[in-house]
Amino acid sequence: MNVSCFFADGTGLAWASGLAAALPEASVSVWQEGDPPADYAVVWKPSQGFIDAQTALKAIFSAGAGVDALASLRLPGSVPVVRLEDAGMAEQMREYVLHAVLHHYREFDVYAAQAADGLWAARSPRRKADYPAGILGYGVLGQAVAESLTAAGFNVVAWARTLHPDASITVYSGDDSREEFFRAVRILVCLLPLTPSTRRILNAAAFAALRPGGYVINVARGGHLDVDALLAALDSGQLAAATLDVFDEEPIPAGHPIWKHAKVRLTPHISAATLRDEAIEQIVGKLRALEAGAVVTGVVATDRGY
Ligand code: OXD
Repeated sequence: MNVSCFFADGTGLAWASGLAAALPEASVSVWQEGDPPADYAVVWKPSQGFIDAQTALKAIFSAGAGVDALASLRLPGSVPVVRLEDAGMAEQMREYVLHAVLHHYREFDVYAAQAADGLWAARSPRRKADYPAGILGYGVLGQAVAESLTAAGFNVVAWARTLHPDASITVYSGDDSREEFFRAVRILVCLLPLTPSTRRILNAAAFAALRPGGYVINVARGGHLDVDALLAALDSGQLAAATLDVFDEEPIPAGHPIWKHAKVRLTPHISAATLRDEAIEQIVGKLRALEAGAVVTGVVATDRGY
């Protein structure tokens, strides 16, 4: 069995040696032009040239939770694309969002500014009832974050494309209920896959519908957010603050106003990194299951894009 790796970020060698150690029955290599077609591909942002050279694939494993980077490629229609599910990302995402929510809710920014001015002044405590949180997206990561925020005492609801009748929180579903969902929340966390129907879902209408003084956390993709609408809503006071981990262009171009905006906290796409060892363990488990003719989870539905 041949496994070919293509990692646009230059980490292919590390992935190939980790996969080779975990999968001694396979021949694993970093793809080079002219290589024979492989049985399985393990990729992060592969090129069209790589995909076109793979004429014998049984499956493509994408080493991330989001598969939007594959959407612009011509993929062989009958080959399953399998994405990572959790693989160590859920814990990181819980930490990131819980920290971001508590930091804002407990006004640590305000206290840091006061301390910088040598000011000792307690503010009146906030009430969690005034800070209902809403998660856009109720997949593996959305559910993990909802659980953490609930455990921390927040009232949490979610919005998803499909129905989640067994969820322990209210999950609004479908486009018709989206505005109702926005109206119910003040803290908005985006954890959606990026597809044509979720592009710029964080827009002026959404910000206007949130409870006044809304707080937006985007840990999904830059394409979900209309940055100009966000900056306008922050400047008008409609939104109180934003924490952003993902951007249309990464790194953010020098001089972009978002870098220095007083109400924006930003991080360089680190909310939930792919952990190579955990990812390899998951990929190898699924690859062996596929070889044995079993069904695996995390297969991307090409019609919906995630
Ligand atoms: C992912 C990411 O999709 O790192 O896993 O953003």
